[in-house]
Amino acid sequence: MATARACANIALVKYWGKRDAALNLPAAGSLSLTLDALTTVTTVRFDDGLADDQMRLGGAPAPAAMLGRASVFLDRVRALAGITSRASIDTINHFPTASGLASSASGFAALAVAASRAAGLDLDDAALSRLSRLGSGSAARSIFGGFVRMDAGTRADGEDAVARPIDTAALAARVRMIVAEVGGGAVKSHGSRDAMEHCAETSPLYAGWLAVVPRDLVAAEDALARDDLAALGEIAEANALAMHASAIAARPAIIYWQPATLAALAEVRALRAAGRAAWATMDAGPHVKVLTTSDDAVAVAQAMAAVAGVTAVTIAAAGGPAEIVPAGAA
Ligand code: 2P0
Repeated sequence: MATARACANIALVKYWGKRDAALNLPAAGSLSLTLDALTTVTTVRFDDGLADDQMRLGGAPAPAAMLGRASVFLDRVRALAGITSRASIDTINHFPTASGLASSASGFAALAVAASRAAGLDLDDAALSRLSRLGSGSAARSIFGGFVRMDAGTRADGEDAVARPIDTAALAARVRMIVAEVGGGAVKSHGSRDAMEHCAETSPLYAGWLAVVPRDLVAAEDALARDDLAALGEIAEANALAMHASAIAARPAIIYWQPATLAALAEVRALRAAGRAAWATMDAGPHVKVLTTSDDAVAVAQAMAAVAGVTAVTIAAAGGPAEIVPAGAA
């Protein structure tokens, strides 16, 4: 048995499309910030007395689809460890699940760390990142803290599709992300896995999206190397809008935004015009996350909370890596 905690991450250069669905290999790289305020804690216990895998989410039986995906993931861990025991999984998300707040990222990172340890494996961070990726592409990044770069890789076996931390100690200490929830944390309208495939197949803007990602990755890493949050923020906002443009242009359209999403986006632009550090990013849901600094975090959070339709606001700092924690840890 083992318990692990992982933080969710929000991409500043997004992952949206795959080069291989079976191995869950991304079509392009991505770059993210791991957030301390969005955590998942997961306990895995392999038990020869169990006939099937079991899963509880927040103390209640997990939905069948979630258990199924976790069980397929555990099959990979069992194969690596050479065991056949079924397992019980107990997982808690300290934020809304499946609403575009990256619960699959923290969820599969925590599951990878807990399950591999419980199965007796001793995997290094790169191996944990590869394993997490098989559960969910964004989870590969949640193995690491702070700013993280995910590589698409070129190998057919996916061994080089792995994340690594970017050394930016000064910027990681002063960056903040304001998570402005829209719609009260309702489950999102389109799961990102199906939505990105639908975009790749039908959106006339998908090719343009894929062309922009490598350029944004180079520019974002360059901004991080210069400690230039403004440059990073401009790239992040433009990159998120490009991802959503490709989704909106899919046929039929995938529109994650609600009216309050656009109102929040307008508020971010107004804050910036007024001299605040504030750049928006949005994922596969209606919420708006705002990149800012420790100096401006409270003012930005208050402004976001005042937007009609924003139902909750959280201030997050850079989070640490996924790790084993004592049983019973929150
Ligand atoms: C990201 N998203 O980079 C992007 C931006 C959502 C929008 O990674 O199919 O749940 O499990 O690999 O990781 C969400 O996609 O997809 C995601 P799968 P995942 O954070």
